[in-house]
Amino acid sequence: MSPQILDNALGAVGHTPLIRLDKIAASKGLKCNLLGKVEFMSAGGSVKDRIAKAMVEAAERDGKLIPGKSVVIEPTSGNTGIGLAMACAIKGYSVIITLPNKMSLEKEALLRALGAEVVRTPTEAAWDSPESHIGVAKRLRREIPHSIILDQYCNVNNPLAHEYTTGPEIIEAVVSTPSTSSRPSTEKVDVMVAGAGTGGTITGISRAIKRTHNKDCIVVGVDPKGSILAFPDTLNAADEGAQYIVEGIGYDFIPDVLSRDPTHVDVWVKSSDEESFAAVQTLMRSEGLLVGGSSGSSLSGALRWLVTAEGQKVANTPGKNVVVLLPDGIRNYMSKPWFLQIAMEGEPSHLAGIIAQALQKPAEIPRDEATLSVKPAEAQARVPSPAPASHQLI
Ligand code: P1T
Repeated sequence: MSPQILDNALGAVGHTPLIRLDKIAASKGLKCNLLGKVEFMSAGGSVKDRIAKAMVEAAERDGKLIPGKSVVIEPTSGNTGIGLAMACAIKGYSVIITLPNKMSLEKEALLRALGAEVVRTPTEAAWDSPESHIGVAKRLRREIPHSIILDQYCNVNNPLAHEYTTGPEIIEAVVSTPSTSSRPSTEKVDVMVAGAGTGGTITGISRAIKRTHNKDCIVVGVDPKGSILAFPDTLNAADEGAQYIVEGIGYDFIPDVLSRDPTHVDVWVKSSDEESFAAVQTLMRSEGLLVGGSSGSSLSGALRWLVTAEGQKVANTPGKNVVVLLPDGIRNYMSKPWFLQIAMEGEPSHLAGIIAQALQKPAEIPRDEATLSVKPAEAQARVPSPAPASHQLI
C-alpha cells in the first residue's frame, strides 16, 4: 500500500499480509512452509472487498452508474455486499442487498450501518427460484428505476480482481522473501489452497500464478459437503443438498466465473463444518489470527490434502510454499453458536484451576497489601484531586 495519504477507504482494500503458520505446521509435522493470506485486514474485512471495488469502478468506467440516482442491487452471502456498501457509501450510490437467512446478524448489521437496505431470503430456496437471493434481486431490478445488478456470479471483474491483485500480492510476498538456512524457501508458490463460492478468488489467483509465476503450482479447491462445486461431480454425490453452516463457500449451481477446468483447479477437497470450526479455533489459539469459518475450511482442506500421496511429497519437502487463503474475520460471526462454543466453552487454560484455588482462600486482604505496591502513607499523598467538572465523562 502507498505510504501516502489515501483518498478514501477504498485505497485500503487488499494489500493484505502473508503470514507464516509455523506453529500449526510444526504441530502437524509439516516440513514445508504453511502460509496464510489474511484477508480480514482489508478495509471492509474480507477478500470480497477487492471484487466490490473492481466491479463498481468498471461499471463507472462503462457509464452505468450515476451518483445520487443509481441503485446497486446484489445477491450475496454478505461480504461482497459489505464491500459494495462501503464503495457505494463513498461514491454516493444507493444499495440493496439480498441475503439468505443463514448469513449472520453481524453481516446484516454492518450492511445497514453502511446505509444499505437488506432483504432476507430463504436459505433453502433453489438458486433459480423467484424466492432465492438471486431471484429476489432480479425481481427488485425489474421494479426499481435506475437499478443495476453488478452480478458477481458472472462479472469478469470478479476473477480479474484476484488475477490483478490477490494473486500478484501472494507471488510478490513469496518471491521477495529470500531463502535462508533457517527458513528455506523455493521462492515459488508451490501449492495454493482456497475455498470456492462464486469461484472468483480461486480462478483469478490460479490464473495469476500459473500464467505469470509457476505453471506447475498445484491449486487445491475446497468445497463444503452439500455443495456441488467440486470436480469431478462424483465427489459431491454423497452429500448433495445437505445443509451446512459455514458461510460464503459452496452453491447449488456452478457460477460462470468459476473455472472447474483441471488446468486451473488441479484437485478438490470436500470440507465439513466440524473440521472447519476446529481449524478456526486452531488458527486463533496457535497463531492469534481472528479468522472466520471459511478460513477454517481452507486450512482443514489444506491439511487434508497434505496427507494424500501427492500432498505428502510437498509436506515432507523443506522450502515448499503452501499458501492458504483466509477470506474473512471473526467480526462477522461473533454471535454465531459455533463461535460462542469455541470461544466460551473451549478447553480452559492451565490458569483456570489456579484462579479457582486462589479465590477459595479467605477474601480478607492483608494490611500491608492493601494498596498493592504503594505503602499507605505514600498512597495518601498521591491521591489525585478530583477532575474539574468539564473533564468528567458524566
Ligand atoms: O466467491 P469466492 O471468490 O469463491 O470466495 C468464497 C468465499 C469464501 N469465504 C467467504 C467468507 C466468502 O464470503 C466468500 C464469498 N462470498 C460471497 C460470494 C459473497 O457474496 O460475499
